[in-house]
Amino acid sequence: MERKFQHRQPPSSEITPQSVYLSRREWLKMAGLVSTASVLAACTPNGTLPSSTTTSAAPNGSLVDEFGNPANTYKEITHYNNYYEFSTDKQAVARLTENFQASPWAIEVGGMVHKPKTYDYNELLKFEQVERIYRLRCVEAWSMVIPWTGFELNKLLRQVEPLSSAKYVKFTALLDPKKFPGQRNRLYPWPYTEGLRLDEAMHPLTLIALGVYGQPLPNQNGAPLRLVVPWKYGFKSIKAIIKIELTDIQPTTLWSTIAPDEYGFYANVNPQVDHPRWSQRTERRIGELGRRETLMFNGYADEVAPLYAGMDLRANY
Ligand SMILES: Nc1nc2c(c(=O)[nH]1)N[C@H]1C(S)=C(S)[C@@H](COP(=O)(O)O)O[C@H]1N2
Ligand SMILES: [Mo]
Repeated sequence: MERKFQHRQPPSSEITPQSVYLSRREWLKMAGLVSTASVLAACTPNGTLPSSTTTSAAPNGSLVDEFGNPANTYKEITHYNNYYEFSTDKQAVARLTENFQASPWAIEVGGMVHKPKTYDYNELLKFEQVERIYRLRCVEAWSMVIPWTGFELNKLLRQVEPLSSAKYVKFTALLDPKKFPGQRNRLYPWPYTEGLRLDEAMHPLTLIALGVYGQPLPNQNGAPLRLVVPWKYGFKSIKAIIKIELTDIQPTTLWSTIAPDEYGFYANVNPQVDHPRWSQRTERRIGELGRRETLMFNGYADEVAPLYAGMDLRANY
């Protein structure tokens, strides 16, 4: 279950410049990810990190997912982004986010819980930090492999003690047209909202990401914190979250409000259920020529298929 970073030998051109390495190491330390030996312990005989270590060596191209697919480069991950609060142009997001201020930041966790609490960003670093390489499959049929750092959402939810009647989790992103030029576009029902069933939110694969490639989350990827649900289409993984609420009704979401027949609540990656305007059978991995077959639940079926036992995944798209 635990997807530790796996390591393959990086070409020398990909070795992290010392300056990046130091600041990264500093941040990892803050996040509790560096114990003394971990950075140098990356290479083991079978290429897998020992479970006691959690870091990797290089900032791009040196990591693989559990199928042996290389992670996308830091450059790719930070220069091809869906972030409608800034722009609908994926290649424009990086530049537009340059001056975004992601600190200070707090996240309010409440609703149907026994112990509602507002967490300052720094308190989130106290949850056990993990590193996971996940595939991100966008509903628009492109994909990437991204090394995240963060913590399992279930750790946070347990701490606030959901009521037994809570069934769903609603996520709300920041509303601030001064910071987000895209929010001046009134065609979208801002703020960006998303939702999960409580059991999906509690699943150990579901992360709150605080970083990419061991560095604090870049602005364009949702700084300072965002959801990552690797078996669902990318739009479920909401960026720049300020509020998490437990509820007993299925939350409305930005995308299902705009186009309910195109963006369902479940949005599980499923090659057999086409989007009304295009096939979901294949995908373009950013950085590759040609196309790949899309995998059921984005390749995480062993872990998550039981969540949907007996459900009609065509009706609940
Ligand atoms: N707040 C917010 N979160 C968002 C989006 C957005 O526009 N706003 N886009 C979503 C979509 S469609 C995708 S594919 C992923 C892209 O994440 P990435 O840029 O880190 O690859 O973010 C998701 N989270
Ligand atoms: Mo997406």
